[in-house]
Amino acid sequence: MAYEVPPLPYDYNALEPTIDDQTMHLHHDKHHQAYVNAANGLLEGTEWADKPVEEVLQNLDSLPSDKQTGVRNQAGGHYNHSLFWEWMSPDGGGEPEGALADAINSAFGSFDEFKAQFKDAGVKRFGSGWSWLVHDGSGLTIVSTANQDNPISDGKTPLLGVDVWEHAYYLTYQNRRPDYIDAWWNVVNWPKVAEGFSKVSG
Ligand code: MN3
Repeated sequence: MAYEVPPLPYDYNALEPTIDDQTMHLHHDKHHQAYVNAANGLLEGTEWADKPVEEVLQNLDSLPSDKQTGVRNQAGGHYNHSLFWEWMSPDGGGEPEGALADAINSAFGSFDEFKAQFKDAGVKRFGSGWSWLVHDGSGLTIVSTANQDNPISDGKTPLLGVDVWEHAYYLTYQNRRPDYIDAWWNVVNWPKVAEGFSKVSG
């Protein structure tokens, strides 16, 4: 089945003032839809058209060589944004709890230190990309990726990611990417992050 843009799990204006209504409309309805349309066009007629997007992104090297870069970008864009909407909530913010909090403290020393490193990875990402909290098979770590690359293509499980493309923040924050990331913590859906963590930490 062809990919579809999932509906937002909240209203377009629900993340204000952190993320404005117009940005959410453009980002979800235009940008994400464009990734979906392009990915579907690339995969149509191939054996990968009906595979879950995770499986496609884990097997990019197995795709027809003339489609690998396009699928990496477009299916990656679809997967990244599908995750991103779920990692935010109008009831978000605060701090993680339980096993996830323990794992973050163990890996980074403290929640504040984790936030500092995650922000740093996003601020230093030159051009467009993402900053991620991932599970690499043995524990939690932070990575950043360019463009729409997803850590799943490197065998890592993304647990939380922030979109640092300008389209994600420019209307409200203009060139101030660090301010956007600082504010973004107010909408992070920690229970959703913990749900992902519980699946990989077994
Ligand atoms: Mn985006």
